[in-house]
Amino acid sequence: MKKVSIIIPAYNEEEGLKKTVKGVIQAVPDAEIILVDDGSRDNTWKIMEKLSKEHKNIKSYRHKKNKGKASALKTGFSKAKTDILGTIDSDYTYPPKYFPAMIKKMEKGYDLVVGSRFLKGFPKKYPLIRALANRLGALASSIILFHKITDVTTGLRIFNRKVANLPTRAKNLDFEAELTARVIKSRIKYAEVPITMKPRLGMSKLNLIKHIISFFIAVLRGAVLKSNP
Ligand SMILES: Nc1nc2c(ncn2[C@@H]2O[C@H](COP(=O)(O)OP(=O)(O)O)[C@@H](O)[C@H]2O)c(=O)[nH]1
Ligand SMILES: [Mg+2]
Repeated sequence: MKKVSIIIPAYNEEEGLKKTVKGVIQAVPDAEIILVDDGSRDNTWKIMEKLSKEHKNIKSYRHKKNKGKASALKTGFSKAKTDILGTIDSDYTYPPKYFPAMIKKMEKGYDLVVGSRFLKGFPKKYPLIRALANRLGALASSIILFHKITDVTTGLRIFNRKVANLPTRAKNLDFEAELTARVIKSRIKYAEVPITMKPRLGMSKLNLIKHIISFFIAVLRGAVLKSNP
């Protein structure tokens, strides 16, 4: 398996961060792990510092102010040393155990492989309203982009530099949707693998109504704006 860098952005995630990182180490022991604290006000940074002292493969970076998830991910992309990148949220919802299968799938010639929570039905441990919003968002995106997509917002992803370098304007949680839309529009090779999920540790940062609006703007922007990969 090729060497990968897993980027873990976090904003006030003291409850789920350590468990997430331990899971990543277990799943992909020789991965470079890049932690990015996005101006948290809880103990997130302290936990990151400790983790990077304890493990030679873990590096921690910090934004002094909160700049949004997209910016934290981009900081991670710029620090990563390998050409295969992975992302996972730090709230413990996405099981890192799927990374090896996703990396294997990439090696079959894909550029972006996402872990889809909806490829095999509805996840049991996910609030129904969120699940419905996600299903509708995926359906609308599939129509807009003319390509079957079952999970546009998933945080569990493996991709190469071609994808990481695509121009995006999203600032926060709309980043994933814009990236997927751009990948499809740029005819870059996209694949999904089914994943399960766990209940979130700590408080959600998501404002559903605000997110739905920025989500649609992001998909449309990804679908309409030209990019030259
Ligand atoms: N870096 C960064 N990450 C954020 C920010 N807001 C949310 N996140 C992260 O994005 C992920 C998804 O947010 P979350 O609150 O879990 O939304 P939900 O999964 O839809 O409930 C989590 O890992 C959050 O820590 C932010 O402002 N900056
Ligand atoms: Mg979450």
